[in-house]
Amino acid sequence: MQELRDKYIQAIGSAADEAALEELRVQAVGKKGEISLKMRELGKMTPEERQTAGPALNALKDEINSALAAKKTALADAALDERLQAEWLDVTLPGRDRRVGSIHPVSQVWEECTAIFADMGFAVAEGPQVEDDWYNFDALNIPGHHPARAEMDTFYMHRAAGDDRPPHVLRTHTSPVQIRAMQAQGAPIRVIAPGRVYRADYDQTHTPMFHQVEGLAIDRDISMANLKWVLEEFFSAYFGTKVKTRFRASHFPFTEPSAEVDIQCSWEGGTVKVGEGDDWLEVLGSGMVHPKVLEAAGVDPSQWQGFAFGMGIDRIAMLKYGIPDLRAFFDSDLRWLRHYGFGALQVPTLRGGI
Ligand code: 2U9
Repeated sequence: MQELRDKYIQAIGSAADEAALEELRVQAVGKKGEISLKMRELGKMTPEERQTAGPALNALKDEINSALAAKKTALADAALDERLQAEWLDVTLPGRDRRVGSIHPVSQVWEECTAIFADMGFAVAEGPQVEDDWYNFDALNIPGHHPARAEMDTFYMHRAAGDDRPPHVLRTHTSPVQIRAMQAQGAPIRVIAPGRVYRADYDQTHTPMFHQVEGLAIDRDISMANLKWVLEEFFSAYFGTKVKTRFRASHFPFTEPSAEVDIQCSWEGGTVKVGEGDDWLEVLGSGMVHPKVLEAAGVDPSQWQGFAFGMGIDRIAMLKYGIPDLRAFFDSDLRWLRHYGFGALQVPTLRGGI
């Protein structure tokens, strides 16, 4: 009996896990376990023998059961300790630094323009960046021989060998978008076309990809006076102060008459301030849409007329935020963005001001 006890108590003490423990339980006190079998033998004993063997077996059974229970608890505690050790976390450590992104100035100005023109009833039109040369040039009264085609530093998309069709181009302006909008919608129409455009040019004020917002308003009796009002409203909302404009006669193939538009500014201490002073700064081109352009877009020029304008989004972003080099917009090092305070600037609208 003592031997039996020692065997099991020792085995239970060194059981490695719950499965081993269960095996020992079955072996010792299970239905066919060693101790249960011994208990069954009690019936064959003399009453005297049974009187000592009975209580001794019961005591042994109890002792083994308690040893099993104690070991089970010890194994569970050890497993929990091990898990706690593995999953230990110092909640007093400082948090990880999160990099905060901000909207790009060009995107922000793009949205500001959209909001301001939306307040004046202009919808946004979009179109492909890889254009048919008809949409980019011919429809805009820039025929094949026109010097403007050569001047525009166009990126041509080459055709496969043997394909003689004219090559596609990366659009050099967003004007094709308005041609497509007129074809789709007809007149009257009031849209702006913000988007990326491409010209093979690179210096402090030119990048091969830049952004334009163009506008178009066609109706029965739209005039240059409406154009001047729309532009002054736009610049005043955009710069957050009353801005005067000056029109100078110019020439574009797609407008007649045409005007370059300057905004009022001052040049004090080497920085430009818009909306004050006696100087002028050229910011956009405009005019009355050429009848040939209306015709190309399927709008009858004897019934409809209107204005169009175009300006560089990057350029007016630089002006508003005092950014001197256009190339900064597309630089991979964006620390300058923080320098110019980009982040939580509000989007101005005509009604809200800034
Ligand atoms: C249609 C008809 C006419 C849009 C116009 C300009 C003049 C112009 C430049 C400003 C700075 C391009 O980004 S820039 O280099 N744009 O001078 N754009 S009139 O005329 C249109 C457009 C669409 C159907």
